Order: sequence, then C-alpha cells, then structure tokens
Amino acid sequence: MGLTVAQKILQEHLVDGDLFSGDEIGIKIDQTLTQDATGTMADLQFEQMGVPRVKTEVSVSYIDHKTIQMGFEDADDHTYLQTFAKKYGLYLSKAGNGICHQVHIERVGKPGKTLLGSDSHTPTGGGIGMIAIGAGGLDIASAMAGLPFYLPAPKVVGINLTGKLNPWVTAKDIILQVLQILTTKGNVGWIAEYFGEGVKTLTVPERGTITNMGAELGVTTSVFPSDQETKRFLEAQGRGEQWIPLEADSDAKYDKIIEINLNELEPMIAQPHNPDNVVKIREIEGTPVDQVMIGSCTNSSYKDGKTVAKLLKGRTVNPNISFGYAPGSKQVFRMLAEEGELPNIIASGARVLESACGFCIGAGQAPRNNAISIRTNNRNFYGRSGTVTAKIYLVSPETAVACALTGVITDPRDLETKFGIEYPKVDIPEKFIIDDSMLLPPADEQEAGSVELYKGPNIVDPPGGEPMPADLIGQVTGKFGDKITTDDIMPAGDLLKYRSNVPKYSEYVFIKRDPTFASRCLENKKMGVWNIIVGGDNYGQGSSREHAALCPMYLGVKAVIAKAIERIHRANLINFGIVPLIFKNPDDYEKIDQNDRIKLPNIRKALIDDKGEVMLYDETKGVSVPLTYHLTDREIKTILAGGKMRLAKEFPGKGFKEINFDK
Ligand code: MIC
Ligand code: SF4
Repeated sequence: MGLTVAQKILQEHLVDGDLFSGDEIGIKIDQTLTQDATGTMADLQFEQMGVPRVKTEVSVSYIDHKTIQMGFEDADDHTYLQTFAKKYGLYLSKAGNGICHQVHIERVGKPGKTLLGSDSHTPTGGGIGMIAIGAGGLDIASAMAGLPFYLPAPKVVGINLTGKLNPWVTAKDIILQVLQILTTKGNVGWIAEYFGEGVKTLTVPERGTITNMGAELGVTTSVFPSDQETKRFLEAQGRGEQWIPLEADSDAKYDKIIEINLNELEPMIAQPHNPDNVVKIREIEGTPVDQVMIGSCTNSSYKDGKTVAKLLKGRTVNPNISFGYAPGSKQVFRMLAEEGELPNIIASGARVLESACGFCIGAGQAPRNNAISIRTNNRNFYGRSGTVTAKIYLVSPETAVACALTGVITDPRDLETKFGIEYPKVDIPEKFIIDDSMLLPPADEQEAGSVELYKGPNIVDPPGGEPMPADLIGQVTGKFGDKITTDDIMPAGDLLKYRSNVPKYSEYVFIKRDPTFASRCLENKKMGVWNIIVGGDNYGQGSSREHAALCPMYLGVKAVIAKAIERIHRANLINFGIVPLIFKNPDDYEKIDQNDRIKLPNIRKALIDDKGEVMLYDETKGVSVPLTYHLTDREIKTILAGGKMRLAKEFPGKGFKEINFDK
C-alpha cells in the first residue's frame, strides 16, 4: 500500500507500535526546540534526569517569548538557558535572533526529519516537509534525553489544493478557510497533509503559515511535501545539500480528503474569540479599527514583511490606528533594512518592534479597553492580548495593511479597486542574508564539564507530584464552560516572568476567569481535600504550556473532568499525575456544580484494572455520574505514580512495559 508523506516520515522513525493499529506509537525524535517561556522548566527537568548531554541530532533553545524584561527575572532565565545550552549540547538562539518557528524553518529544519518542540506552533516545520509536533516541556526533556515520543497512531486528512491564489488572497486565507471547514474541534489524533497542484504555487514560508496555524485545528501536526520549492528555499538559505525529495505515493490513502480550490478563495477573517470563527471579510467590512499588529510566527517572513513595506510605500496609516510591525527574525529584519524596505514601514507611522513574540502573547501592545485589534497572528482567545474587553480579529498581512490605511475592516482587494494600489509580487530572494552569529553553538564535550549553570533567585526547582490515592475525595473547586484555553488556565503576558517559579506562578491559575480559584485550592490542599476541575468542550485548547497542568498539580488538582480535552493539554495533565476524565453522557455536565463535594471511590484500582470507566458520586447532590477515560498502559502508570518524573524516579532505568503496580 502506498504511503502519504506523514506516514513515510513516521514509519522511518517508528521505534514502538504499529503505524496502522490505531494504538499508541513511539517515534524517534531527531530535533528539538524549546523557547524561553517553556524552556527553563524543560531544562530543569532534563537536569533531574541525570543525562550528561542531549542525544538528539540538533536541539535548539530559543529566546523569543520573555523579552520584555520588566525586572531581573527574564534576563536571569536567559542566562540560565545560555549556560544550560552550552553545558548540555544545545544551540542557543539569543534574544533578538527571532521567533523560534521562523528561525527554525530558516536555519535548522530539514525535510524528512522529526522535530518535537515545547511550543504548540512547532508544526510550522511541516512547511519544510518535517513531522514537527508540539508537546509539553517534560516530553521535550525526555526527547533530549534520547527517549521516544509517544502519540496515538494518527489518521491523515489529505487537503487537496487545486488552482492558484488570486492577488490579495494569501496562505493565511487558506488556513482560515481550513479552520472554517474543520473547526478547532474534533481533530485530535489527525495529521493534516497538503497535496495537489496548488502546493507547487506556494513558497516554503507560505506553507509555514499554513502548518503553523494548523495548530489551531487541534491536529497532531500538518505537513507539506518536500519538492522543488523546498529545494529553492533551502538553496536560498545556503542549505541546498539538506534537501531531499518527499511526496505521497500515487496510491497513498488518506482517511479523509478535503478539496480547496485556490482560485475561488477570498480574503477571510477570524472573529473574536476563537480562530475558527471565520467569515469572509466582505461580511464585516466597514467596522472601525483601533489597532493593527503585524508579525508573530504565523506571518513574519521576509515575503510578508516586504509585501507590507511595498504596500505602505509613500503612505501613512490612518491617524486613529495604533500600528505595530515585528519582523520574525534578524534575517528578515536585515533583509528589509538592506533592501531599503524598512524605511517604507517606518515612514508609514509604524511602531517597529523587536523580532520576538511580543504582542502575540500579550507581552506589550495591549489594546485599549473595548478596542478592535486586527492582527496577523494565530490566536484571538479571550484576554490573550492583555485587555479582556478587547476584540481581536485574525487576518493576513495584506488585510492588516488595508485596515491600517483605511481605519476600518477592509477587504484588501479594495486597495486596488478603490485606491489604485497594485498588488506587489514578492518572491523569496535568490540568497537570504546568512548570519548565524546569534545562534550560539554548544561547548565541546571536554569544555562542557566546566560550564557552571547560572540560576537566579526566581528559578525554583519544579515540584514533584503525588501518587493517585485509592479513593479520590475532593471538591469541584472550579467549573468552567466550553473552549477553556490554556491562556484562561495559566495566563502569560506580564506573568511570563514567573514561568520558572511554579509556587509563585500558581497563584495566578484561572486569575482572569475566577480570581480566588488558586487560594481556594490551597485551602483545600491544606485540609487534605483534592481539587477537581470541571470543564466543557475543548478544555485546554491552545498553547503547549505545561504550566497549565504543572501549576494546578501544585495547587492539589488531581482530576479534570470535561466533555472533551485537547491533545497537548491532556498529555501534560498525565505527565503531572492529573487524571483526564470525560463525561460519558455530555449532559451530565449540568448535574455537577462548583463547590460540590465529590468522590471517585476505588479510582486507583479502576485505573489498574483499566476498566475505561469510573463512577463519580456527587455527595452534595446525591447523584452518580459515569465518567470514561481512554488511557494507554503507559499513561495509566504515569498517573498512578503521580507523574512522569516520579515514575522515572521510582523505577529508574525501567521501560514502561516492565513496570507493575499492585492490584
Ligand atoms: C502561545 O502561542 O500560546 C505560546 C506562548 O507560544 C505557547 C507556549 C507558551 O505558553 O509558552 C504555545 O503555543 O505553546
Ligand atoms: Fe510566539 Fe505567538 Fe508564535 Fe506563540 S504563537 S510562538 S507567542 S509568536
């Protein structure tokens, strides 16, 4: 039987299981990436594993999220990351070198390889023909230690691109259209693979925009073939020799196929507060705008920046608009500067920001109250911008410029029809400026021994978990609705500085939704009562941040019960010994309320026997509610032990299969 691109790469990296069994598989990881908001925790956990040097082909530690540096904490973390990278064999991408996904695709990613990253947008690497997956920091630490990464054997949805994009319609509109079709729900366990004639018409950075925002679908990853375009891009990056061809066999079988005719696509926009709330721009044009922000790992490539510059040339933005532009990498920044494009952006009235995540993660540029902010990034979750009353819309850079110039939501095609602006044709250059001086190599093995790790006072060792008790007796300390994101659970923005200090960061769990949640949890914990969270659909959507599980664990949360739990967050819960349970009958969600006293009798035994179902008894209401779980043997053992680190400590050197818990 023929294979798809995803299946080919996975098959070649398979170390455990069967790709077509529907069960869990283990794959070898060639490359890892971490970033500074998730990296300190991953590195601290790696230190505890006692492995002297990373065992991957390449691991890169990026500094791009916590660059606001209000106080010493972020800078202290950066120095820790730098000393860690040097000592343990990682490359370190310094603050200012750019956003991890943009830099990785430019300088490090290779077709046919596997990449695991402690950031949910790691699938950007799929644009260059990699299987690139986002996961929690502890999973990255394990991969750096040479352990396989486990995932459910994926199903593959083939996305057949036909035709060619019209001017003003972009790669961003393709992924917004895919989000409109597939939504952010129900795609767990799938890989999105692009094929068809239309693929050839997209450059690697455009493919990266699509695979990047594929993260919002909730799929495991997204991937493109590696073809002549990929070769052209790698050659322009001075890495032509790293190209290999990779395409689906002609008799490859996709589990489902979606057709998108690029000729028919129109400029699209995602409305607040979810990336799948997508409509055609024409449907909401004319709405007044307050802020426009261009950048982020979705739309900050050279092509994006140069298109923006060309459109802005000789024009100034509407006086009511606060306009910001952040190039995705030092390479993009320099290219725009040296080609004389940057002055067009500066002259237009833009606030030129550093090559970092910044506004996208709510670290700066918070809009005013009730503002309408048009952005080119990938997430418009409630409160993520730093202003809970603001409304964030997601668009292409072309649309963002159109809005910045007119001051209202504008279909970019109007720039041509109403303002006589021609669509600029921008291709990737023949040669990018190559300067890896901010990508620091590790020390050699001899020198590594003498490297001292620097740890500032805000770096606190990660706490350990507790084994699953025989009976789980607790309280519903928090009940939340549908689509609770990791930004709701563990906000970032100005709190990013506490990422290395779990006790401190834990004070802010659910702070924007339920300000006393953390203190109530700690009260319960003191009295020996476990905390239980109840959620609706898509619980844990969004980021890979393991703090959304680690901090609740610290607060004494032992179970999350929801209608559905998102992939990366579910894995993080398990890694920290929190059991993810699903309502057997979704309507039972209504039967349980916040503050109810509940019991899960014999939960430990039920997990050991792997019944797939447990009964919850709500003492306050006097009702029983059946809950289900689908956990692999590995996951059950991890939860019983109280998390992945604890399991490794209790059974040193043992594989999952050899570990046995008493009945
Ligand atoms: C995000 O876009 O939400 C982040 C910030 O990049 C996160 C990682 C984090 O929370 O540190 C992600 O996407 O995984
Ligand atoms: Fe950074 Fe935003 Fe991309 Fe996350 S989505 S990596 S915060 S630019």
